Amino acid sequence: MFIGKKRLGEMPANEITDHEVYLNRRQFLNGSATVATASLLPLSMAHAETSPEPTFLDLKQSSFSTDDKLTSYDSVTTYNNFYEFGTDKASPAILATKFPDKSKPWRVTIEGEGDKPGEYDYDDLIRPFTLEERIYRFRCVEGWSMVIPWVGFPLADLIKRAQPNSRAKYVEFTTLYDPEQMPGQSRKVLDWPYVEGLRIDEAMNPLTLLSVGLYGQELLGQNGAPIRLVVPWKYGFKSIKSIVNIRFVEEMPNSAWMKAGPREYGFYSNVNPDVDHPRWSQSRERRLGEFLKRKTELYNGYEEQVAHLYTGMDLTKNF
Ligand SMILES: Nc1nc2c(c(=O)[nH]1)N[C@H]1C(S)=C(S)[C@@H](COP(=O)(O)O)O[C@H]1N2
Ligand SMILES: [Mo]
Repeated sequence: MFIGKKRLGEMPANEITDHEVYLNRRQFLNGSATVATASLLPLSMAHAETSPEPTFLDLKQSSFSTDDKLTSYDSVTTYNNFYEFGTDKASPAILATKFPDKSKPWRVTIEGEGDKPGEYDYDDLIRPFTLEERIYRFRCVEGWSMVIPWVGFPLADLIKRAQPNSRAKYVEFTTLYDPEQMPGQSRKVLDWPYVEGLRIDEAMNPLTLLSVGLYGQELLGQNGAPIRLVVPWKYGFKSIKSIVNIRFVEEMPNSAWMKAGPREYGFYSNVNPDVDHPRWSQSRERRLGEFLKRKTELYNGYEEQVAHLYTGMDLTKNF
């Protein structure tokens, strides 16, 4: 997947993808830009000018990364679902620019059926973990998809430290509730705060990521700063943003979307082209930035890693 093998000079300019620009920019910022990448510098610089300063460098590349073409930084940060900042795709980028308020500490509580509960400041929470870059496919239940270079660490690493006990069958996640910072919470479009959940083995799967950044930079408010979940084989809404609470529970959590529409949103919400949402077919999807739709793959293409979690389950009932 690395362009190191290809000679950039041989590539027509219009074939240089965002992905390649991004990787070259990272090499450049790491001080390891070679003569071959020098031709890309003006482009890389142009990209850097419009985006915040990068904060994560020298990230370990994950073997789980896809080599699909990256969705542009612009699309990833301006086309968002984050109902706490409005129900349309453009509002979060406009209304979450100052989120979260840096003058307030961000605390995450870990509680429930575990031997090591605790309340952590964001910095203390993430300090023990090794951040890596993971390029994941991401698909919204509404039918659009993206490919995003996340920065994060496996949720499993955090769970192991928290030592859930044998009653911990599920993990429940909760987003911040603060209508002063999140104007969308003043309207009752969902039962706030936003809640999501995973079965404990889904949460422990090596694909499941706690993300703190994307495109090598800290998460912006609209993408769920400072810390959000990324579950690449499930519809986008399972990837809960701006998490303040992680709780180990015995009963299946009732997510905000299950409460809003139990017939439309099930607990599992695995990407499945054969099980349609009542209002949208799930058989095809449109990658942001592409014209033609493409076929949606079972488990979003991560079948090899996750199919075993659902053997013997009827996926039309457990949707
Ligand atoms: N707290 C919270 N998390 C959320 C949402 C939300 O409205 N509130 N929307 C979900 C939906 S529907 C999608 S598709 C993804 C979008 O993530 P992105 O904007 O970073 O692409 O976030 C998910 N996480
Ligand atoms: Mo979504």
